[in-house]
Amino acid sequence: MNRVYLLLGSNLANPLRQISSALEKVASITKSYIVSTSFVYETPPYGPENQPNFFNVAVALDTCLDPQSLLSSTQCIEIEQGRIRQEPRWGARTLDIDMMLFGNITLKTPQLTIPHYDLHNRAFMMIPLLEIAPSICLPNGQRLSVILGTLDHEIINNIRKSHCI
Ligand code: A4P
Ligand code: MG
Repeated sequence: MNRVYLLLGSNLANPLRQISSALEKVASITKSYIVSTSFVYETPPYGPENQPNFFNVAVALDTCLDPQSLLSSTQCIEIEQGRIRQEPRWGARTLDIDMMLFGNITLKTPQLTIPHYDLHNRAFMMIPLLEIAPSICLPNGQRLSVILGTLDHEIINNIRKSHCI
């Protein structure tokens, strides 16, 4: 059994409804159960700015699945919710499910990089994650709260708790 931290994100087609429907589907992933979920945070787009704000939520999931099987399950949920993969990179989407951390595993395959390759630069990932796991560390032992503290204060202040789900 491993504890995985997912980040759900949406900025299209009623994002709050997308998030709550995705949470129901995540809760029914085989051999897995949700331990906790963060508030929903409204976050300015990272990457291209000409798109709506995102809504992001972190989920702690205990799972007996291996990383690749869990990725298949989360990608099915993205597709069920109308996700179309298109250019530009980092563009608007109905639903994105990223694996931020998977237990203490470090992995780099063509399909999966764990920890998420850009977690340490993304306040919209770290803030919801730290809400549900305040003392979480990367597999290399670095505390995420320390890494977050190195980011620009303005970026951090722009991440707002918006809804309880
Ligand atoms: N993949 C590799 N590692 C992982 C992982 N740890 N978790 C592969 C999930 N997937 C992983 O992802 C492309 C491929 O990455 C997958 O097929 C999987 O095999 P994708 O979801 O198809 O494409 P993408 O999401 O458009 O690309 P990318 O570069 O992964 O984007 P990100 O990093 O997901 O960023 N701004 C705010 N405020 N909030 C957001 O949630 N999200 C993005 C997307 C951009 N800006 C944002 C947000
Ligand atoms: Mg993604």
